This record gives sequence, C-alpha cells and structure tokens, in this order.
Amino acid sequence: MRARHTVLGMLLVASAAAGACEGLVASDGWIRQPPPGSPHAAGYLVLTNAGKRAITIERVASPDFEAAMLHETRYSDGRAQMRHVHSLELAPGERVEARPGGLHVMLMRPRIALTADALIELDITCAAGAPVAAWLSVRRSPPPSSAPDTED
Ligand SMILES: [Cu+2]
Repeated sequence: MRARHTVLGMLLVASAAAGACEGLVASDGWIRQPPPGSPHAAGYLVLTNAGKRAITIERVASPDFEAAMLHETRYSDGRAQMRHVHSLELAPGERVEARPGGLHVMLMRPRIALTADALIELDITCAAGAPVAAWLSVRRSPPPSSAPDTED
C-alpha cells in the first residue's frame, strides 16, 4: 500500500511534467475535509505554467474518487452556481489559483476515508498528453494562503 500520510505535514507538492503538460507545476494542493459520508469534496491547488508554451488542461481524475472534474463557482443574484470547466488554458508564465469560492476540483464518491492529512492523488491530463500527478492534502480548514474570497 502506498503511504497516504505526509511525513512533515508538507503541503506543497510540485510536479514537473512531461509531454503536453510540459511546464505545468501543481502546488499547494488541499481538500476541505467533508462531513463523514459526504458524497463529494472540493479540492484546491495552484497551477502554474512554468514552460514556454501554452498548456491546456483537458481532464482531471483521481484514483481515490469515482469521478473528478474542474468546476467554477459563480455568483448571480446572491446565489452560488457551479459550472463544469471543460478545459483550462494556461499561457506561458500564467498562474491560476483554485480556491474556495472560485475554481475548484469537484471530487465525487470517495473510495477512501478522507481523514485529516490524508494525501489524495490528482491526475491532470493536458491535450494528448500523459497525466501528471499532483497531491492534495486533506485539511479541516483552509491553509492561511487560501482563505476564501469574501469581497464579492
Ligand atoms: Cu463544484
């Protein structure tokens, strides 16, 4: 069995990518611990294109959940609505932060217990490329760097 707990509570997990995800760096990944028995959870991370060419993320998946997709929360008339983000393009040097109240990874039907500090694998697939693995740490509350946007 793969160890699912971090040794030092490390949050930042970076992946240098190959193929069509070349230059993609995923860091600061975390998942808000859902209530026990909840059929879904939301994951967050920072995606940076450190390469010289545009990257298009086409799909996300996790072996720890039956389904995963990128979602974006939008507010209209004071109500939050989520929509599926089918693809996400990152220009060279661009940094996109998934955080509460905005872009997030919707994770559905967990296959493992989402205990605090568990590490969840997220496989990011770019156009025609092999998936790149990122790691999301299960947390009870957001890390200080990722407080929700409450201004709007
Ligand atoms: Cu969602």
